[in-house]
Amino acid sequence: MEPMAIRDILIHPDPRLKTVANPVTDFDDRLRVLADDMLETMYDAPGIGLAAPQVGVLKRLLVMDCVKEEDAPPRPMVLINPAVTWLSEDCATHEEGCLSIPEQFAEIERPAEVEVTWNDLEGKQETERFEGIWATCVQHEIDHLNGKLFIDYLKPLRRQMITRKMKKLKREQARA
Ligand code: GNR
Ligand code: NI
Repeated sequence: MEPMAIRDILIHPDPRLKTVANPVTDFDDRLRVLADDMLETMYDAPGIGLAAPQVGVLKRLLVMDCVKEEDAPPRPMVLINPAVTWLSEDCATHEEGCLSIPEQFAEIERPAEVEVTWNDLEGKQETERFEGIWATCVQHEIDHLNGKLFIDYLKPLRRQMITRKMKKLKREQARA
């Protein structure tokens, strides 16, 4: 039994963050280890969601826990092969950030509610309707599985400025 491990989070720009991830076919112990590591990495960051491509694994798997009350019990969720089966017509705007784009934030408009179907770690199918920050987060994470980042919704100039900042950050990190 491996202890849980914090994995390195890829920083934009990275080709792996622009790649469409592959469906999960093997519901084995390796997948369990990956999910556990992703949860630990997410809580450590800290973040409310994390998609496998962000730790360099091009599989369709995400974790999230959007419980924000300090005293409420955590709700770690693992969604494998998630698919949006319904989107609300009404939209909501949330300030988004991304662990792969540190310290950059932008207001992004998305459907306010979504219904998502996925497999759990046993391969069993689950369905749930998400709203509020859960809806925003699950859409942000599913975008990662499709090689899409929140900055892709911004105007090109703003996106370029952020990408330049991230290239500089990565250069500085490489020298440290
Ligand atoms: O921690 C995160 N916070 C967040 C805030 C608003 C909308 C989406 C997110 S997800 C982000 C973690 C992350 O980068 N997941 O891919
Ligand atoms: Ni993200």
